[in-house]
Amino acid sequence: MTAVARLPWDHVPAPPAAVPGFDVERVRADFPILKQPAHGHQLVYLDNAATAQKPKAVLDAILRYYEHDNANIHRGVHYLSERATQEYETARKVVQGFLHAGRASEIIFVRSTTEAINLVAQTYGRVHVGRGDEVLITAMEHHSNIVPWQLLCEEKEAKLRVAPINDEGELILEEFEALLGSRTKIVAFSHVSNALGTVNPVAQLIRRAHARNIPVLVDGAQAVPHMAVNVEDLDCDFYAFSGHKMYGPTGIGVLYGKTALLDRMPPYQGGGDMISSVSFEKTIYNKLPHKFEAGTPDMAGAVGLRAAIEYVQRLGLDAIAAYEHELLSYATEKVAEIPELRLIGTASQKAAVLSFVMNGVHPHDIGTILDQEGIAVRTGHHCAQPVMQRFGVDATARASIAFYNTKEEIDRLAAGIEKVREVFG
Ligand code: C6P
Repeated sequence: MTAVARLPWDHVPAPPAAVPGFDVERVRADFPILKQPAHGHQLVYLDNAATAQKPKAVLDAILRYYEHDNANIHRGVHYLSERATQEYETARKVVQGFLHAGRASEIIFVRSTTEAINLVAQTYGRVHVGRGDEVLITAMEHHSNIVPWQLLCEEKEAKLRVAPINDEGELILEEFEALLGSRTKIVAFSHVSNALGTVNPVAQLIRRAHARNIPVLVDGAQAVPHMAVNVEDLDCDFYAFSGHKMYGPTGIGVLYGKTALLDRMPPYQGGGDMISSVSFEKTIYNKLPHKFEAGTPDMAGAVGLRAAIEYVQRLGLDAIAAYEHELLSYATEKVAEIPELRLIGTASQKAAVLSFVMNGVHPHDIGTILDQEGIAVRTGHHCAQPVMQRFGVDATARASIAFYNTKEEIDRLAAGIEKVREVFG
């Protein structure tokens, strides 16, 4: 085994230089899981919005962590504990660089987007939202950006307001603006919708909320795998994402928060590491970010997430966005040729997602027939039931694209959909 290069504590690692050009076959070689048959066909994985596959660099980093560095962090003075701590804190700095956050202490490691949003609702929300106040979300949210706010509103006797979307699946900006009022205490919306693929004009939405001094949480779960995100330029107050959708491991996610807000928020959970001193009379909480990271965190997850970020940085997020855009346009044209197919989500700004229904065919049947052809798509409500209600359907079939997908795979999808037509024709 070769020695692992170590980085000093206080150094934000420079992102790896992007490799020019985009060679999808070379990229695919980095994903061992893609090289397998499914039901006698070469697997076509188009369920990336649910969870993305992991490049070998991520798998190797996790294995290397457990083989070389594993110990509990922030607790030991011994060699391995210091090294594990260094790995974990370096991962935090890599996330800081990835999101362009001002400080590493503004990066809180959590389990997932879901946990990040619950953290904000239960800490910031509980302090700032009171009886008769309002929380504003949009009609395209994932359940994890609805239910935490509902729980808060129920507890506080506050009101959940919902900004509507149009028939294309785009937020109606005037209606969003009209719902921002003196009782609105926080606004939360997705950067990219998982059910529709709509890319929201987040900078504009944030400016409108800030004009009324209302803080904004952005659910970035479906954005960070597909585009460069700069939280300082966006000026969002909170930004949440999950590692597993962005080629990293499950069990690790990120909440970015502005220091001024995080500092004034109470802790989310109590336990080890989130304190600076404990007595039965009084506990003094630790400083940021540790105040929000109670208990032993997912160290290997953070290491894997770092490897995933460095991997996409090597590919280049702009190159990824351009390639995926080409693939999505190709796929959209292909399915538009199929009679009886209706696309759900036709926003002018879209990323990675192709949700559709077919006359007289239940989406689960579409998914089952495609599966028999070796093609993995997701069917159901995609944890966005209000979106389904808005479009008058119970469910959709959803193909979601990653940078390792190819035009040939899109052709396979189109042929699979033809097969569905034949079966139900
Ligand atoms: N969407 C999908 O198939 P977690 O489960 O915490 O990692 O992510 C939750 C989440 C939050 N916001 C958005 C926009 C999401 O898309 C998701 C997860 C998956 O669409 C699983 S339901």
